Amino acid sequence: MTQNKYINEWIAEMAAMTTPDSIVWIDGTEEQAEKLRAEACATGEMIKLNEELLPNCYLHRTAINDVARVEGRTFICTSKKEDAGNINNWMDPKECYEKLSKLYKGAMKGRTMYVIPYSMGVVGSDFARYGIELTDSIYVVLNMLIMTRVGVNVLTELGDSADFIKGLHAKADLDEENRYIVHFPEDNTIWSVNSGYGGNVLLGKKCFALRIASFLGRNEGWMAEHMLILGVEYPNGDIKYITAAFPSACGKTNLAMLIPPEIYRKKGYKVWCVGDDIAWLRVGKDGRLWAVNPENGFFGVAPGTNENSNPNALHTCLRDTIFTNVVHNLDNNTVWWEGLDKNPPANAIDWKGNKWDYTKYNKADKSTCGAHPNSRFTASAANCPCISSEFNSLTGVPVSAIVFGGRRARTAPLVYQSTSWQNGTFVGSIMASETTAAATGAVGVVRRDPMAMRPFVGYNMGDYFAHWLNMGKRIPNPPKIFNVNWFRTDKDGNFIWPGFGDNMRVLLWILARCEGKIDAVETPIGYVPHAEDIDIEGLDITVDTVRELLSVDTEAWLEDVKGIKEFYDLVGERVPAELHDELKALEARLTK
Ligand code: GTP
Ligand code: SPV
Ligand code: MN
Repeated sequence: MTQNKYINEWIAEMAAMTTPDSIVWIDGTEEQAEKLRAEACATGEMIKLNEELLPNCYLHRTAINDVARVEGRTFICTSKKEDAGNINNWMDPKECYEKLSKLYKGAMKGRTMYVIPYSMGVVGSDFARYGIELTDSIYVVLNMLIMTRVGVNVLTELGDSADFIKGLHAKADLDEENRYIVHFPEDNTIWSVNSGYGGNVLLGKKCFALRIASFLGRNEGWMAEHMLILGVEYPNGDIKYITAAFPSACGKTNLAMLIPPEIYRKKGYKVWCVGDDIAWLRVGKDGRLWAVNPENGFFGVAPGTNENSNPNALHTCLRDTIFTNVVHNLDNNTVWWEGLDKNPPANAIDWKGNKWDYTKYNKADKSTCGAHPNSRFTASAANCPCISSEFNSLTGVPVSAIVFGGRRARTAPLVYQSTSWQNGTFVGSIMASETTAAATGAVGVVRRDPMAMRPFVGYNMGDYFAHWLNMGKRIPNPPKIFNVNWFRTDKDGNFIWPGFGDNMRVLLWILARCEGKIDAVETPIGYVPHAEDIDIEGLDITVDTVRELLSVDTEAWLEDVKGIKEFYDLVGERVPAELHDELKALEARLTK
């Protein structure tokens, strides 16, 4: 397939270790993909769904013990432990290669090794970086064909270069105790073994486009972030771009595909999606920050996606989609998940592959769900009704605002603005959010998740903060930085803010601030809107509710300051002095 000796020697070495029966190169053609789909259906790895209702759509169920990213088994293997830092798990690279080589030994015996040449970013663009994933899973191949740009042109672009990310994935026997997702940033290498769940095995996504890319970006002067990218189009045709970092399952896909409330649509406002999960950011020649989405599809959370919450996502996954761990409706051979509609199928199979009795479903007990809370759809960006015309742009889009956010029942107000890039970096660094089903472990526990990157920074978190500060010095015309929280609850635990499409109202305030068109209230944490400046026309909430959503609870923030100090101590001595200064200044303003 290629004369590139680095590629061929590496594949030979990996094949000698894993001993597949055959090696198949993935060329990106529809013919080959179709053959693989048929093969996966023949073995039961995938189920072909109703061709009329869901053309070219498939269902896959992972193993029951393999449904989310495994942060406890994810490692950054730098030669020096302190370069991985205290937030990452670390293993000595040599020790790790030896340990995992044993797990890979003969793991592909009786199986096929697929070679996937892929690009993160538009092939041939300045932003693009290339990878090759070796895998023994057709499911992985078919997902990578949707999520990345796969094909022979990647090999052509690579020529005889050694500059590609080497990814090796083997399902082995899906043994949880021996599941490893490991990164060798100094060798451009990712090894994943004993899993078949997306975030652990689609190596272009979190492993490459965030963990390895964040490491490359730090060395080369750019940024890889867990951010959606969207464009807000004004009635006069102007489009302003926003990136936003929220932790896993905290609303990126939803915000990225937002449909403005009717009153705005009537006036001519539109929102365009450039990306829903990952942004690569570079300083442009014009002194602004420019963003591209390195992915080519969406690996979105299914539950809760419906005609009201996110019609664009729903329409995106009505064709050419792979559904993972959702309910199989046997009556019409389609799929269902909690929150799709009010009609759970009577004749159905749950995500575990068992007959599912929807009458036993009880919202409070996740084990009665038909679809796994982290069930997902893999769908092509090209099928998204609101995909931006800049999606395939070689230069990306210029960023006006960076927005951080998380799930906070109390502390964080609906929106506030930082006072500078340095202060904004601080705001990102102190992010916290309640944990979700996107990773294994307890759900609903508040944890620090700086820039929504806690599980994804491929090096020392303190150095990552320093990189943010350094980038700020290199951007003559930087985006303004904000924080949002759609998840404040009342005393009964209900969300106060309507969220979803109505988040447009907050985006418009943010952009008005960027343009200097509106003033704000100075508080100890930053600039908060005048309650009257959040447009509530057409909503059934009052300006007093908005005031409550915007209130800054000094006591709660002082409590938070303690948590931030503990977190900075955990990150350790590489936390930049500027951020310690910001923290002291915040505490002083809160106690004034
Ligand atoms: P990852 O793909 O894991 O990175 O997740 P994500 O950040 O893209 O999250 P997604 O948009 O899929 O949303 C996850 C969950 O948050 C879904 O259950 C949504 O229904 C819910 N959600 C999203 N936006 C809002 C909002 O504005 N308000 C409320 N209350 N819930 C929301
Ligand atoms: C996330 O968990 O942030 C996701 C899904 O986007 S995964 O690909 O599993 O990382
Ligand atoms: Mn994500």
